[in-house]
Amino acid sequence: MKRLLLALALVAATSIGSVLAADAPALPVTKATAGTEVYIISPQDGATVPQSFTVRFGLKGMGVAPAGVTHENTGHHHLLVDVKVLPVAGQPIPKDEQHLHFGGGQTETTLKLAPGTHTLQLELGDTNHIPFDPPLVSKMITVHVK
Ligand SMILES: [Cu+2]
Repeated sequence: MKRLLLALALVAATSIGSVLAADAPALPVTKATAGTEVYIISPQDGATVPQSFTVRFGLKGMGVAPAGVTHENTGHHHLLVDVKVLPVAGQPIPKDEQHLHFGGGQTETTLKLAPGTHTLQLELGDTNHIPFDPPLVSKMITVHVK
């Protein structure tokens, strides 16, 4: 009898484990193409810019495709504004004022920022807005908004 109870307890523990795992299903993650480079073409790091300015996105080694389009070796840009901690792996990049999605396949944008010092960084996301593995990010640059 004791042995049976132990077996039942184990079964219960195992099913609880799978229920917990099912709570946060792992989304498919796309492998980054080796040698890919994401970079901000302009403005330059340390530049002084007006409150409304253009940011140009650079990408080498992979192509740009709109979100929702599954095409090998492609992704779309995300502009991270004043983001200090990169979006988590395996989950869609947040969509808010600091995480701008360019799901239409845009390669530049006009950004409006409050005066002061801000940081900008690009991150390429896959068709489901999930960061690549390893993450494809540009160098973080600083701009001074007049
Ligand atoms: Cu996106």
